[in-house]
Amino acid sequence: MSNLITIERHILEQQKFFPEASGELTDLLNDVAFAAKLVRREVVRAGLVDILGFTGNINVQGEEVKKLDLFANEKIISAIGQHGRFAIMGSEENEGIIIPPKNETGNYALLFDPLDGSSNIDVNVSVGTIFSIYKLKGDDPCKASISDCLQHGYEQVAAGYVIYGSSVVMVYTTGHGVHGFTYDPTIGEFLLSHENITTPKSGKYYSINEGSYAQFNEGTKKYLDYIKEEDPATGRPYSTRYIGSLVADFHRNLLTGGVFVYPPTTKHLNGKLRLMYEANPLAFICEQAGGRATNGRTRILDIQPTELHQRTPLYIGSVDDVIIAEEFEQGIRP
Ligand code: AHM
Ligand code: MG
Repeated sequence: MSNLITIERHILEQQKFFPEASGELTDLLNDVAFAAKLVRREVVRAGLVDILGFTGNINVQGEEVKKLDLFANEKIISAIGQHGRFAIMGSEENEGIIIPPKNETGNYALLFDPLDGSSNIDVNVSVGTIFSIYKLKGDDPCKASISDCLQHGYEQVAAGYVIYGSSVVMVYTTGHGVHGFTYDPTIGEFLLSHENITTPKSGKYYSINEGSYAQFNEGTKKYLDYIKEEDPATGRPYSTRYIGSLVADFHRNLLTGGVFVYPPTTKHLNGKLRLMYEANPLAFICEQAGGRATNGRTRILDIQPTELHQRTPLYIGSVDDVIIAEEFEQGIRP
């Protein structure tokens, strides 16, 4: 038992990379891990309690909200907000910023997608929580504003996700590698299971919702034709893997190699995924693991955010695979 490393201990040890740190970042990452345990408790009981089904409400993205999304959102806000470590928060389920109680003691901003892949909840397929942490730009937490949330992705101080799947896994980075932890329900702890994750330079999987083919531009269509051609020298054809939960599709490709693409479509001209809640945190993790993340032209982490719920096309995963997808998107490859 002595070599078991809990996420709390691991986060504490990461503090050595921040000599000036007061321990605050450690506390707030621990808060996120705690909130994840609360959400996990409900997700795994989802079939047992009367919690599934539509609420009938439409969220700010114009999508149907399920009860578990709301539950996860409320749990995270209350579990994390009550400690006063965050001065401001933004959630995919809330239209505007959230100012937690006692925010005058917090020096950080938290952005999160409480339950990503929510269309999969009813059918026992993996869903997840994604989060992103920024330091406030100013010194006064009482003056925290939306501009503290709209920082470039490269300014993130930490990011991570939790997958509620066949096992529950939490992955995080503070800019010093990517580390994964598997939840042991018998002791109620996340234990280090994937230290220093690095993603392969190229893979054999591609993940895209090909059902939207007719809505794709010519570059995306040509890319799909390319990826399906027979060419053993370049490992083609690739295999399709698409769960429809970004966090689960991303996690698989991170470990095995591959590329996830959510391109612009005629329905979603700017892609469907959200820069602040999905693309930025996963881009930070992906780059830390040696991968690449762009909107087809620009590095995700360099995009200047202009609004909380901004969407972006997303090309993310193994470096070589992402570059090829971008070249088709940009028309560099015929
Ligand atoms: P959500 O945050 O409302 O669950 O939506 C995001 C999800 C991603 O997890 C997934 O990659 C994508 O939507 C799937 O969209 P589509 O059904 O268009 O393929
Ligand atoms: Mg989402």
